[in-house]
Amino acid sequence: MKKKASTLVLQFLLLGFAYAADLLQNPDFESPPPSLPANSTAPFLLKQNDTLPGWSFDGEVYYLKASGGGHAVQLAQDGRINQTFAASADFEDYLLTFAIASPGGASCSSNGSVVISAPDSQGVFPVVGEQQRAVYGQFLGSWGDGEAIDLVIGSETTESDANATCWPVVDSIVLKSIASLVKANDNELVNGGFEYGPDFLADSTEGVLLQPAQSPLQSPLRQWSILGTIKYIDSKHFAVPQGNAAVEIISGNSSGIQTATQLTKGSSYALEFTLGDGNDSCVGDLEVRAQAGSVLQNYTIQSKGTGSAQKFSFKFKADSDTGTTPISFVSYTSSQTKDGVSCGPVVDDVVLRASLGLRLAIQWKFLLSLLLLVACVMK
Ligand SMILES: *[C@@H]1O[C@H](CO)[C@@H](O)[C@H](O)[C@H]1NC(C)=O
Ligand SMILES: *[C@@H]1O[C@H](CO)[C@@H](O)[C@H](O)[C@H]1NC(C)=O
Ligand SMILES: *[C@@H]1O[C@H](CO)[C@@H](O)[C@H](O)[C@H]1NC(C)=O
Ligand SMILES: *[C@@H]1O[C@H](CO)[C@@H](O)[C@H](O)[C@H]1NC(C)=O
Ligand SMILES: *[C@@H]1O[C@H](CO)[C@@H](O)[C@H](O)[C@H]1NC(C)=O
Ligand SMILES: *[C@@H]1O[C@H](CO)[C@@H](O)[C@H](O)[C@H]1NC(C)=O
Ligand SMILES: *[C@@H]1O[C@H](CO)[C@@H](O)[C@H](O)[C@H]1NC(C)=O
Ligand SMILES: *[C@@H]1O[C@H](CO)[C@@H](O)[C@H](O)[C@H]1NC(C)=O
Ligand SMILES: [Ca+2]
Repeated sequence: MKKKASTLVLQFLLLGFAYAADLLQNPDFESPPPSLPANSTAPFLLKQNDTLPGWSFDGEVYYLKASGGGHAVQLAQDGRINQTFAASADFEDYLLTFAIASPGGASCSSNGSVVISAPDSQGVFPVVGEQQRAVYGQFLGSWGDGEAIDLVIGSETTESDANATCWPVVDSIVLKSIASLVKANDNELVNGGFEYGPDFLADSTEGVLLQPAQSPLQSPLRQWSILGTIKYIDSKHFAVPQGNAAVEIISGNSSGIQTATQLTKGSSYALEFTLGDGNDSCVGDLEVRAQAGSVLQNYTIQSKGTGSAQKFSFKFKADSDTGTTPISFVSYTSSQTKDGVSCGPVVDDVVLRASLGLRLAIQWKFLLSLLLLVACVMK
């Protein structure tokens, strides 16, 4: 009987997983256009009567072999693909992860950008770095009631480049939905461990870049706004202090993350967090400014780039009249890995708790009411 129940639970979990993985059809473009010539290796220009399973297309779109194996699409002049997916019955947040590349690389006078649009959002994503490939995460929107959502992926360049190899290539699209998060008992911050964000690509060692997001509600890093560009890193490929994911602040120049929480004015709190390096050969003094309310503290870790981590904490008194207390981690310095990739300090495991004094007071209150209850029951 017990065994049956657990099998059921397992089946349920597997079903849930399969459903999540099926939000988009042909998200990695491994189902080719039926009209693709059998032995074709050259980029295949999709013509009006061709079809690409799961997707509609418009303008100049090529189906081609991706540099890392597999297949991808290139969005050239006015190139655009779109697909409609059904939101779940419950209201959920939708996060997208995707890889883009510039096959032309350094020889292009402009690399172009990928434009991702959904009914509530639009993001522009440049191809960056020496790798000529980048993985991005994006908040698409929040939907429910089985609503039909049209996801549109297009491209743009600053110059109209005659050379088709300079237009961006899109691959490995992963769409994920998450229910709204609730505060845990032991932390005043939601998503303080950064476990809730866009999915990581299974075949990618480079983390996921997150661009500026002003509102924590419209951020791919759930409940945190993003200043500058940060890298969302996974424990499979980086040193992550806690859980499966952490944040690496890579763009320096006051980039970082910020959230806000309702605290009781006049009460004392402690902010605990871990700083480290991602084991990505990011060597040097990495400086982070932590803010809680009106208290600012600078911390510097000496990184050898081998995945060290250190816990810090400080106490502060909530002093905001509105009760909303900002919490942020900002970096001023940026560094580079030995491969020339921008890197910086890693932040993880941010915990905000009522300081001991307040906690004791709360516990006393609780004990007292318990005693009163016991006394009442005894009578
Ligand atoms: C395709 O490849 C097969 C075997 O590799 C070969 O026999 C055939 O001639 C090729 N066809 C074309 C059109 O190149
Ligand atoms: C597309 O298909 C239609 C109907 O099958 C045909 O009339 C038309 O000529 C085709 N167009 C091209 C460009 O092949
Ligand atoms: C793409 O968008 C067009 C126009 O908005 C729509 O008619 C079409 O159904 C969409 N394609 C897919 C696959 O959702
Ligand atoms: C386009 O650019 C690629 C590499 O950037 C180069 O190899 C190719 O010759 C160029 N083609 C044209 C027509 O300029
Ligand atoms: C295009 O991208 C390559 C590699 O990512 C880079 O070296 C080059 O400077 C870029 N060109 C422009 C005009 O941004
Ligand atoms: C830092 O950011 C400011 C504005 O946000 C900008 O004007 C400045 O050029 C940046 N400095 C560097 C070194 O990127
Ligand atoms: C922290 O560092 C920043 C940037 O280096 C500096 O402007 C600020 O004065 C420092 N704050 C404290 C409290 O040391
Ligand atoms: C850092 O990476 C190396 C290999 O890339 C690995 O052997 C080592 O265990 C990692 N260290 C940490 C702290 O993750
Ligand atoms: Ca974490």
